[in-house]
Amino acid sequence: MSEARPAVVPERPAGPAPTVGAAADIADRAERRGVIARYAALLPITPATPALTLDEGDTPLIHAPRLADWVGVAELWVKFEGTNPTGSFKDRGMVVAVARAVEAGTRTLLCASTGNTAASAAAYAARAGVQAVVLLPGGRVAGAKIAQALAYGARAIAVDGGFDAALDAARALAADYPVALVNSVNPHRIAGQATAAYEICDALGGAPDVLALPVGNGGNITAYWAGFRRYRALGRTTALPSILGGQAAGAAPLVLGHPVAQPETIASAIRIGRPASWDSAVEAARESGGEFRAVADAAILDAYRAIATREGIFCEPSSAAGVAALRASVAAGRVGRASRAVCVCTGHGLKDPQFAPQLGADAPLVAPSAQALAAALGL
Ligand code: AN7
Repeated sequence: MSEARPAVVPERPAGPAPTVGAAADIADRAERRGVIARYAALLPITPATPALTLDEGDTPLIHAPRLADWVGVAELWVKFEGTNPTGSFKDRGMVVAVARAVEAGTRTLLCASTGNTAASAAAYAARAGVQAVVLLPGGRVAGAKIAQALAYGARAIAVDGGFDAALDAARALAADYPVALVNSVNPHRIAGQATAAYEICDALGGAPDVLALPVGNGGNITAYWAGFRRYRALGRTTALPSILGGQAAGAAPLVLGHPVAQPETIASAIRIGRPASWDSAVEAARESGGEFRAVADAAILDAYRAIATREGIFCEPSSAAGVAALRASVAAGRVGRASRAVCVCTGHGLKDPQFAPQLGADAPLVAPSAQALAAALGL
């Protein structure tokens, strides 16, 4: 192609890079947009890294007292990652991985994905003017996530197998061909995702007692633990949280202690049997004094309903696995009722609405008259 290389990314914002430890750096961060600009000093970037951003990160930490009652803890906050540009936490790390890949001259990005990584890779590839190729477990990915990847212009390939097989194939392809793998085995992804831990500490004035999150491939739990430890080393938090990883009962290799050949759960984002970040995920749970807990699909759907109806936060079913696990760990006496907890809701509910109609709500068809409405409402 003789086409000129497309303009890669917007200009870096004016002014010096933020310095952690400098007096006004928190205020300074608030004025900067996106993970790279806000956390430059804590990320593996160079002066040549493009200032890629879709204004990811800086997501709400929502006080959730009614959900706290349901879960059984004194204080609960929801870190709602569904407000990221593509609707999941993946954007925090993807922006860093794509910026570094573009800096290195890569023209094609590759990932295997249960859906959210694909949507995020596709968006940041479009933003950066490069191609994304996404490998999806055939017939097993939520339709809205495929729609996102295609809308952003990715090449999507359905692989005849589950996520674990797709990731093996992606790794093998990236070893032999000029494509950059942007799965969470890419350390730039982990470094970017650690920024969520920084935001939680900044918002609460330190780490919570417990952090609960869903675990699939093990990247995010690795990132949070790295982030909290880094923040403690910088003197930004004195405490560290116990980290509680929720896994769907039919896809719970980290609870069982061995891979699961045919993972099964309604929580399609975390239908993963052989987590790539196995060792670092185990380390995060063990070193932090936390644990992994398996939750049945029915418990995941209960939590999904409670988060939405008690707090007005609509996350995808997979995202509810952390809340379900926290509730089960409280009931089992493993997490104290006096705890201050943060649950990470990793993806937006509109990405995977297939199970929403099963939550007990219904919309009957009624004639458009006051009389018929009153009768239907029992008024
Ligand atoms: C909503 O997109 O693995 O333990 O390919 O989409 O870091 O894998 C998604 C994972 C939790 C688990 N919540 O995080 C993918 C993919 C949601 C997710 C997880 C995923 P990791």
